Amino acid sequence: MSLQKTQSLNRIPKRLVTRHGTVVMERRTALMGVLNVTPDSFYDGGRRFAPEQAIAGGVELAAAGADIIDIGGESTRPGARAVSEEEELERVLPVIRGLRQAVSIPISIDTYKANVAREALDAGADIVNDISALRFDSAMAALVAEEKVPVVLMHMQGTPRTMQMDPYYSDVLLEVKNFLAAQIRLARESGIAPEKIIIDPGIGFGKTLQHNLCLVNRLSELSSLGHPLLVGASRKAFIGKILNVTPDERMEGSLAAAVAAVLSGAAIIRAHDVKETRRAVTVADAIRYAVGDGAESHG
Ligand code: 9MG
Repeated sequence: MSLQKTQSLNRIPKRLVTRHGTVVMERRTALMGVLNVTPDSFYDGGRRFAPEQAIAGGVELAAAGADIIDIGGESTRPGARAVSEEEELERVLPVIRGLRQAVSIPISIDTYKANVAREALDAGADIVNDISALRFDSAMAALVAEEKVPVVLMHMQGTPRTMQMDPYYSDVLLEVKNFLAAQIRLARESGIAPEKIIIDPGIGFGKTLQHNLCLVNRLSELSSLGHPLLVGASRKAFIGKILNVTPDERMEGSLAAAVAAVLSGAAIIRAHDVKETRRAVTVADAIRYAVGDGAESHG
C-alpha cells in the first residue's frame, strides 16, 4: 500500500461518538440493522408496521449484534410514494420512543426531512441517515450542526421516484466522489464537525448493475475523502439481477456483497440480516486485519 494511501486511511475516525454510546470501527466493521416501519419497502415492507412489532424487531436486531438500528418511515425503493411529514412522524416516533427504553445502542433516523429528524432526535434517536446528503431540505444541515449528532451523507442521482429511469455517468466513481466531497464541504461550512460525518456511495440509488459493481469494487478510492464509509447493498435489486432471484432469496448474495465491501474499506455495513452479516463480516475483518506472513498462525 502506498504511503499516501496509508496516511489517508489513518486519518479516518475509528470511533463515532453518539448520545447513546460510541460505535467502534477500530479493526472491526460496524453493523447498521434496518428497521423499516413502512407498508411498502422492497423487502420488509409491512412486516413490522405496527409499533409493537417494530420495537420487537429492533430488540432482535440489537440482540443479533447490530451496532446501530436505522429506523425509516418512508420507503425509498425506486418509484415509492412520498409520505407526508405527519405520516412519517406517526410511523417512527412511537417506535423510537419504545426502542429507546428497550435497547442501549444508538438509533439512526432514516429521513431527508429536517422536522422529522428534529422530532426523532428529541424522541431518542442519535444519528441522521440522510439519503439526500443535506440536499432535499435546506434546514437539515443547520439542524445536524446544532444538535451535534452524526450524519450519513449518501449519494443519489435524481430522487427515489426518478432515480432508476435511466441512470447515466461518464465516470461513476469520480462523479460520486466529487458529489460526496461537495456535500462534505457544505456540511463543514454549516458547522458539522468532521468526526460526525459518514459517507455512502448509495448503492442502488440512481445506478445500473455495472455502476453498483464498480462502486463496491473501487470503494477504497473514496477513503481519501477522510470519513468512514457506509455501504448498504442488503437484498437490493443488483443482487437479484446477478442471481435472478427475488428479495426473499438474496441473503447469500447480500453477504457476498457485504464481505466485498468490507475488503474494499467499508467501516459500516447496513443490513437486514444482522446475525448472518455479523458472522460473515467477522471473518472478513479477520482477513482484512491479518498481519505478518502467517507463520505464527494457529491454523
Ligand atoms: C435508507 N437506505 C436504503 N438504502 C440505503 C443505503 O444504501 N445507505 C443509506 N445510508 N441509507 C439507505
